[in-house]
Amino acid sequence: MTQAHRYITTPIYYVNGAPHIGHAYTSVAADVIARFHRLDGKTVRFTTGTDEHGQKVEQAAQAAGIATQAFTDEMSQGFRVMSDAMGISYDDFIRTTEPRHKASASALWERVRDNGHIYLGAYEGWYALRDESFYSADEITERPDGTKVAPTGAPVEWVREPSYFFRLSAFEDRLLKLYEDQPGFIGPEGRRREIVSFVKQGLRDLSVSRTSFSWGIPVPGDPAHVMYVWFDALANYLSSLGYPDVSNPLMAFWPADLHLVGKDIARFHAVYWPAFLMAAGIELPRRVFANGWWTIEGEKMSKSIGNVVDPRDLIAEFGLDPIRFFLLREVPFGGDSDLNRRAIITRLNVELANDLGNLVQRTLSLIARNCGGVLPARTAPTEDDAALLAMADALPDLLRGCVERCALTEGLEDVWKVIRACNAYIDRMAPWALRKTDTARMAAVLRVLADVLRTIGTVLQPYMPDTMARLLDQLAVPAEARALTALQTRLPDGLELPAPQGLFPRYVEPAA
Ligand code: ME8
Repeated sequence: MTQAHRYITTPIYYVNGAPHIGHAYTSVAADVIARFHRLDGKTVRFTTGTDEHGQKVEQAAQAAGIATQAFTDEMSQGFRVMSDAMGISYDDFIRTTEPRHKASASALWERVRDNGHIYLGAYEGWYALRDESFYSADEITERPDGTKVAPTGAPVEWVREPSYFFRLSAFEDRLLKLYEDQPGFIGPEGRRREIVSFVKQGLRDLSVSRTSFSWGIPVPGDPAHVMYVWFDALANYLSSLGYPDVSNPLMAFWPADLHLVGKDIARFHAVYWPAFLMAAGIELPRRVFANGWWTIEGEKMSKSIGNVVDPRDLIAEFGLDPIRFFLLREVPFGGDSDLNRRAIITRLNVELANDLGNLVQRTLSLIARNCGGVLPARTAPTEDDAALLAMADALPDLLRGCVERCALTEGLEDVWKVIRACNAYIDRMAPWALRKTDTARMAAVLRVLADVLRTIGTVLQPYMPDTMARLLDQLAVPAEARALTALQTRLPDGLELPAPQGLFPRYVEPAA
């Protein structure tokens, strides 16, 4: 793996329910990062997919009265449709029921077993089906109605069955050393502290097989057991690259640069996964970053409340790019946030329609009307011009830094500082007034704005690909000049610009 490669992953989603905005969120964030690296000339591998084994999925299929494989085929398709609707530019959509994945997960199991880290025992303890997770007795609390629940609120049941165990306890010190040596391994910082204290409390060996149901990958050499769904699922990050076939050129993408996950599954990715890999003698991913949780109009999203948001409804009402923008703009990436109509409409009208949309409209229509529709020539910049151009020229590096830190919201804030500076500049320069007094200066001002808008349109492509493609079309930026490095060369003078068109319509609440 070289610096020119990037491997970015989303979680693979359970197919026990339909995709919702929470799934779409992690995928959009990962997509922005993947697109940014491509724009920056990197060779990117970006994967997503579905997690189709385990008791939870088996029970959902039974409840639907459909054969389990047919059920997962249909549900998985729903996640593919969601990914496409959100503009997720994945290179591979991995399903854990595919033969390539089963072969890969089995190979990983054999390697961990052959290295002496898996042994047969019997499991007795608490299991939360909803989380597909084991809990220790001290993590369980009892509700007034007598239901026993995990810290996540998921009901637990007492499970007792023969089981293979993974020697997780043997990896405690090595994991703590990993977190210390590589402080960037887990982000954001709050999650890192949680994980470190979880591991410091002591790790017990992990049950990694089940015998009480059969919907899973058979344990190599002992098909009475199926693999624990998390052992199976985490292996997807390797199976997508063709593991264990080291001659597969995709293996050059390992180790992964970033596993983007929700905060609910940080523990699986930052504790179990590196331990499995250490046990197998495989290089560790570089970073696991956990995004926060969305509530809906102040409430937890849940089927029982009936407030589960289908991303397609939001796209139909507000458009894809405004929703992608909103999701990443509303809260510092990594934190929790609330999805509500008022917040969406405000962001859309203030930041997209006003700040950016009007700026583009004003600049391009002045050029269309007063400069013959061609890009005015560059002139020696005044102090004001130079200051604005310098702000824009700093954006590519600022955004590179933000993307490396997964500071996706900060990236947008940096761009909006420049957009607001453009608005202050256009108001101060008043090119509409210069039209009557100094047409040469008017043209020079409009040219500065066009150059800055081109930079803004370029760096925002990963966030809002379709709309920014339209902005760059309006600036006549050729397809081959839309990458970050192309910003080092300004557009040629006299370029003919197409007729301007609005980018972001103001959202008006439909009459009741
Ligand atoms: O956990 N807000 O799958 P899953 C923000 N199959 N993000 C949310 C969210 C919300 N309200 N709800 C879900 C699994 N997510 C496993 C993963 S990976 C090897 C296996 C996002 O279908 C968030 O990224 O329960 C979370 O981690 C993921 O969906 C969980 O999806």
